[in-house]
Amino acid sequence: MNTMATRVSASSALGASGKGDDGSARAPLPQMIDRYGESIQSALRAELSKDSSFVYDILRYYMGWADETGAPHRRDGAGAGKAVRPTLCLFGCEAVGGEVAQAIPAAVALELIHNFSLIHDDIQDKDETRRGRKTVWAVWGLPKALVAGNVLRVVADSALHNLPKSERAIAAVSLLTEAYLEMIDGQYLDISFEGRHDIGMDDYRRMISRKTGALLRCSLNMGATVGTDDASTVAAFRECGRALGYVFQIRDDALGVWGEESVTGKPVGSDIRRKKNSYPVVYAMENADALDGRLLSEIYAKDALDDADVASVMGVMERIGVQERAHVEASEWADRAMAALVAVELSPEARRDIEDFTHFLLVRDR
Ligand code: GRG
Repeated sequence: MNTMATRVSASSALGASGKGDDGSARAPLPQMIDRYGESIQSALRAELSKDSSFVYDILRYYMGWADETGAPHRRDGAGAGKAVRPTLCLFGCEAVGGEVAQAIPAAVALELIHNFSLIHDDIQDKDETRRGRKTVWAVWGLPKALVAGNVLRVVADSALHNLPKSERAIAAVSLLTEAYLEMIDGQYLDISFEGRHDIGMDDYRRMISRKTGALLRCSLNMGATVGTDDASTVAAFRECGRALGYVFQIRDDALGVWGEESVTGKPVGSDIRRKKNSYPVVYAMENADALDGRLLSEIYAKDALDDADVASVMGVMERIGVQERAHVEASEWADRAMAALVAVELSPEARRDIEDFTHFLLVRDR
């Protein structure tokens, strides 16, 4: 079988150059993102244009349409996200035979919930930049950022009222509520892991399956739910999305250590310096030999890590082959995602689309 692992090797996906596996400076976005991009953007704009109060200016800023004064952004879309979740949702609906338009409200709600989570995540991590721009709290302060983030969550919920009234819509609403509750719980788990050195890979997988996986799973699940009544097809898409959550976060964690600063906006090794319990760190702690284990314990016992500490930790990771290991595990999840859809009747185009998308999640550099 042509697995994701054979399609792209770890060295080409995660080489120090940070280049895509095709050798280009940046891994190209999959076609699916382009195809649905316009519909997603215009529906999001419509949803966030319904109100002109000041908090909406903040939200339009965060979506990349406005500058800090509320004026239209000179480079429209600069600072916008990749729209991974709404894209998966629209794909899921269309692939099972539904009309894209039916799933637009679900796609909008997913992207708004995702942005709600990022505004809060930036606050919790004290991150001052995201998507190459200042974060909401860094511009407007903590109290306003909290309000803005919460408004986004409520707007997301209300966007779902635009779903065509049906049993499918009721099911889709429950799926989103279930998923973002799980996402918040996953974030709580992540925060409660901070400062602990006894986190194992199983704890890590449980945490990312909630923090990140829940919304990715929900994206395909909601799309398929809106598009078909066939329960086994919906379950297959849910399982595919579940597996994609791991691909996404493991890659994200690899980028947090080895990603290129000019693309990710974060210096190499940044997640080590921040002592994040991300894949590379947890894997290294669990698999280091006695000597390297002691070195890691000494370094992580410090309050703050300097450049030399970061280099030492990266040296341990190099000796254990953590970069390779992360890529192999992400590839295995990618294969599981594809296997989940084997028994589903899909057009050849739809199958190729989801394969390309999965491959993108595996090698993305941003
Ligand atoms: C505080 C009530 C309350 C809720 C917030 C903060 C939080 C709960 C959840 C955070 C979950 C989180 C940040 C998961 C990480 C997911 C992740 C790596 C996001 C980046 O996703 P991309 O790459 O972002 O799709 P773009 O910028 O492309 O949209």
